[in-house]
Formats: sequence, structure tokens, C-alpha cells
Amino acid sequence: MCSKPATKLVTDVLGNSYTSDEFTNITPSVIKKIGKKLHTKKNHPIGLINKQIQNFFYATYLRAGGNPIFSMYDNISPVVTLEQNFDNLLVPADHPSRNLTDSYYLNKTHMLRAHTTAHQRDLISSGLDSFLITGDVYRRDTVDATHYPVFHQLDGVRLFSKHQLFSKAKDIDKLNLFENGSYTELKQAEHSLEAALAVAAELKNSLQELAKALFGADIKYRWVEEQFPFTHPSWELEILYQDKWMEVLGCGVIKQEILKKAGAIDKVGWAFGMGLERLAMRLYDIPDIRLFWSEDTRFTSQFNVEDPSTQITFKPFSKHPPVVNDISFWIPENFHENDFYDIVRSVGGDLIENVELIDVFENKKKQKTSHCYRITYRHMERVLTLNEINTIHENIGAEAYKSLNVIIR
Ligand code: FA5
Ligand code: MG
Repeated sequence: MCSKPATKLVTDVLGNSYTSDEFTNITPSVIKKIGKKLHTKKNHPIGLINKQIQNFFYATYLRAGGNPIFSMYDNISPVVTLEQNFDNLLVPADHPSRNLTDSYYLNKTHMLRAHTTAHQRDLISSGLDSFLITGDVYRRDTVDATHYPVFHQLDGVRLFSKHQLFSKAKDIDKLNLFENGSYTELKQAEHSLEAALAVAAELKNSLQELAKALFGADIKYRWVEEQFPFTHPSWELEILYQDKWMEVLGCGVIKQEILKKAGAIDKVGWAFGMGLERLAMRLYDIPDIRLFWSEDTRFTSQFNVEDPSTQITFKPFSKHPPVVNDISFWIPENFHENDFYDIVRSVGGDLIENVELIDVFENKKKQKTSHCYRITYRHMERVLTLNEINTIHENIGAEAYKSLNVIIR
């Protein structure tokens, strides 16, 4: 008789090992992106826009002595605990963002951060009250020109004492940050209406000024009401991009419970989190989110500038023709589209331009459902051959059959 050796699979990330378990869903193609730090690169559009936003906050908010009040944290590891990514931010246990289909888990205790907000609570606890965080974030998401499983975010937090918030008010003694009131559309139960309105006004004003500093005074933007577990009230800012509204950030008044737990009991504050790729696409006219990962000098050389505020308009180099190929299969009961998108990315890498569910067909008699996906392949730097795409397309089918139990039609 032979016994099976005990296999203890581990994933190594940035020098640490994580023992796999039933949560593990990280893929090799995502692991390869960890540690690239595009946001700290001097001659990369993500590094340049990061620097511009940092410079805006440094220049706009100064202490009496002339020093910037914000500090920047851009070197925190993307591996975080589930507490950091969710619990610390009051994300409920049954919130959809915790699903295995939405985030990349190393195991049941550690994951790749899905937003840079994961560090908010720790930094407030350490005593900071005005800071920026940038870094790479990871999400299992749809695949198209504005969505990629790895992207970059910049979060900002600003806390105010009563005197800081109402510094311009005449009768400051009559104003309060807190009250034992009720939760409304405009405020949290603990906040006074005047505090909630003042924080919201300061927040929106800062972000509008930032948008104008980046894109020019005539930038078209609009505020849309949103909900986040960690802020109330909350909004998203949208800007016009190729004649459509594109969401670039989420923000709001920080839930007082978070500040209490972090030890900032006598302060109120705002927070925002923005997507750097989306802002850079609009600013530099970059048409496809995959280009940020290109090492082709025809891309990188266009961002080789000393001054991050230099105006740059990306000049596309000839786009090679796409190859489009459909795949149809019967889906098993607990099938989730994101599992298939991950397989397409893992097998096809950056050749995948787009994946789209184009047809759902139900066979009522047999109680079976079939999905048809259209995969668009394109190489940024050369023409693809039909042969190589056929091989990749078949491998995607084989992998989906093996790990998702789909039946290819
Ligand atoms: C968040 O991630 C919140 N943490 C933001 C926040 C922070 C709100 C603090 C309140 C207070 P959201 O999931 O909407 O929110 O993402 C924020 C931004 O990241 C989006 O507006 C968008 O610009 C960008 N983004 C989101 N998903 C992707 C993606 N797959 N690819 C590229 N950019 C993305
Ligand atoms: Mg959003």
C-alpha cells in the first residue's frame, strides 16, 4: 500500500509564504504583477499622475509654518488581512465584496487588497490625521478597456478637530461636531448637521479643485450619490471621457465608529479613493487599460519627462488587427462569470482585449443553460497568427472544462 504524501501548497508573495486552503484563488498571472510598483515609477503615466495628485495636496494644504499637512504612503505591501480589507471598514459579513468571486485570496486570513482603503484604520490609529495612500489593488472583475484585475488607487483621509473644521466661523462656541441625533440622508446619528455639511463641502471642494488642476478649469464633472460601508453620506465623482460619464472616485464622510475604534474620538473627517488608471486614461488620452503594463518603448518613451505636470497626449502606435473567437458551453449550477474571466486572463494573458457574454440560452426541457462568450484577442506590438490564437482558445476551453466543470458545445 502506498500512502499519499501530505501536500501543503504554499503561495510565496514578496518574501512571505501563505499556506493554501479552501479560500485560495490567486492565479499565477496575477502573482506576476505584484511588486511592479508602477505608481512609484518616475517615467510611467501611473507614477506621473500619482505625483501630480501628491503635489496638489502638498501645495494646497499647508500648516501655519508652511509645511504640507498631508503625508504620502506608497510602499505598503498589497498583502493584507481580511480584517484590514473588510472588518476594520465595517464591511458586513455578508457583503458581496467578500465573495471568492470578487477578490483574490491567498488563504482564509490573507488576501490582496481590493482597495487602498484597507490601510485607513491602521494609519489613523497610528495618530495621523491627513494622509494619502497609493498602491496596486487587485479585483476579480469583468475584462474590457477600462477594467483590469490589477490597477492602482490613491486614497486620501483628512480629519478635523472642531477648531479646524469651523476655523472660519464667527461664533464657534455655538457650533458642535457631535450630537445625539438621528441618521438622515445628510448625516450620521452622532454628527451635528453643521459638522456633516462642513466636512462634505470641504471634501467636494478639494476634489473639484483637484479635477480642475489635473484636467483644466472647464472639465465636465458630476456628483452621484453612492453607498459605502465606511462612509456616510457618500458620493462618486464622474468625469466626461469619450462622451460618456466615467466614474473616477468614491468618497464620503468617515463613519464615526471607525474613528472611535482608531482612537480619534474628538475628530470628524472625510475619505476618498480614486482609480489612477481611469484618471491617467483621461489625462493622457490612453485608450486601453492594458497599455499601462506595456514595456514597449513606443509606449514608455512618451512618458519620459522630468516634470510630472508636463502636458502629454499619447500618440497611439498602429493598432494591430484583433482576432475574435467565440466559445459556448453548458454551465454547471454554481457557475460564476468571474471564474471564467480569470481563466481567460490566466491562459491568454495580455493578449485578451475583451471578453463579453453575448448569448444565454436555456434548454427548458433538459434544464440546462448555455453561455456564449466572445473573446477579442489583440497583441499591442505585433500581428497575431490564427494558429496561435486557436491554440490559446482551445486551452481556455480545456481549462474551463477542467476547473469549472463546464461542457463545451
Ligand atoms: C472603492 O474602492 C472605495 N474604497 C473608495 C472609497 C474610499 C470610498 C474611501 C469612500 C471612502 P470603488 O470600488 O468604487 O470604491 O473604486 C474606486 C475607484 O477605483 C473607481 O471609481 C474607479 O476609478 C477605480 N476602479 C474600480 N474598479 C476598477 C477596475 N477594475 N479597473 C480600473 N479601475 C477601477
Ligand atoms: Mg465605485
